[in-house]
Parts: sequence; C-alpha cells; structure tokens
Amino acid sequence: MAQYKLSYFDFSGGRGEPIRILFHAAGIQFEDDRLSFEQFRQMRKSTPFDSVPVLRIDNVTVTQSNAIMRYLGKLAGLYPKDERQALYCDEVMDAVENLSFHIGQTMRLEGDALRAAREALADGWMTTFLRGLNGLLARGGGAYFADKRFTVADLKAFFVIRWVQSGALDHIPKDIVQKTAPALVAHLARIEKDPVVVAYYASRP
Ligand SMILES: N[C@@H](CCC(=O)N[C@@H](CS)C(=O)NCC(=O)O)C(=O)O
Repeated sequence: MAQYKLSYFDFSGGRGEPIRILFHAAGIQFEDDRLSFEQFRQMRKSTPFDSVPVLRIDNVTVTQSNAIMRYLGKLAGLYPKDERQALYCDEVMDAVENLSFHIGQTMRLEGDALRAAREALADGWMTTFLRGLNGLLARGGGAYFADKRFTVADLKAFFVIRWVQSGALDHIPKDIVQKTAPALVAHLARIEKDPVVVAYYASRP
C-alpha cells in the first residue's frame, strides 16, 4: 500500500483542507504534515513550484491541488464518472483556482496598496467570478455543481466562498457573496452539513 504525506499549512481551509477531507472520505491513511509559516519558509524552495500543497506518494512528489483532488475524488467516489459531468466539475475547480490566484496576488500588500487592490478585486474580477459561479450552480440544478450530488467541485468552492464571506479579507465587503450570488450562501450551508464533511470533522480530536 502506498504511503501518503500531505504538506500544507496548519489551518482548516485553503487548498489543503479539501485534500485532507478527501483522504478521509476515501478511507486512506496519510501523514498530515501541518506546517508553520516558518517551516514553509524553510522548505518552499525544495518544492517543485515554490508552494504548497505538496503530496508525497512513496518517494514521488506531486503538486497542484485540483489534480490531487481529482485523484482522491475518484478514489472516494466523489468525482463524476460521466465525462460531461466531470467537465462541469473541472470547470468549477479551475474557476475557483483562478479566484484563489487573484486573491493570492493581494496577500503581501499593505496599507493603501492593499486597499486599492482589494477594492479593485471586489468590484472587478471577484464580482465576475461570483456571478459566474452562481450560474454554474444553477446549471447543475441549484444544489450541487455537477452530477446532481456532492462532488469535489462543491468541496473546492466551499472553502474559497467561506473565506471570501468570512470577513478575513480586509477591504472585501463581508456581504459580497450574499449580494452578488445568494445561491452560493445556501450552497455553503448545504456543504457544511454534508455527511462527508461532517464525518471528517467528527473524526478530528
Ligand atoms: N496551483 C497551485 C497553487 C499553490 C499555491 O499558490 N499555494 C499557496 C498556498 S494555498 C502557496 O504556497 N503560496 C506561497 C506564497 O504565497 O508564498 C495549487 O493549486 O496547488
């Protein structure tokens, strides 16, 4: 049996937490290597793309959160077998990754530069993204993005939408999701209560 080690920051969000949940859903044991920012600073140059998450499978290093999620989603039965539904799933995941990239570009800014960048993001690309994602949810039937059931796409969207509306991102209005894409707020509540998510947190100390 393969040995898995996932390296990511020690918090319940971002690109790493959905991967942890999928390991649990697939019933696969893994080493949960939770990094402090100092540990990340020391190890980042040894990663293929200067970033985490990094997954080690035996002695092989793999990156890219969406690719890892698809791999585990297939093992957990949470990725569509139907090609068209898989396409819808991938579309959501790539769009979310795009938003994460845009937010990431603002993370090291401070003061007026941070305010200007975040306000421009909120009024511009983030609003476009939220409208688009709202549309993809409607296309999926309103409850889930693809396959009329919980898939890796719902998990990917959940963590970034929760982050956006948490108020943790300075200068991003807390009500931006509610105002722009109310169906995504209902989606958050649905995914938070999904048995896959609930079972993972129930398994944690
Ligand atoms: N496309 C990559 C992006 C990875 C990425 O940017 N990860 C962030 C953390 S969530 C990171 O390591 N950032 C390093 C930095 O901002 O210095 C993926 O999906 O895994």
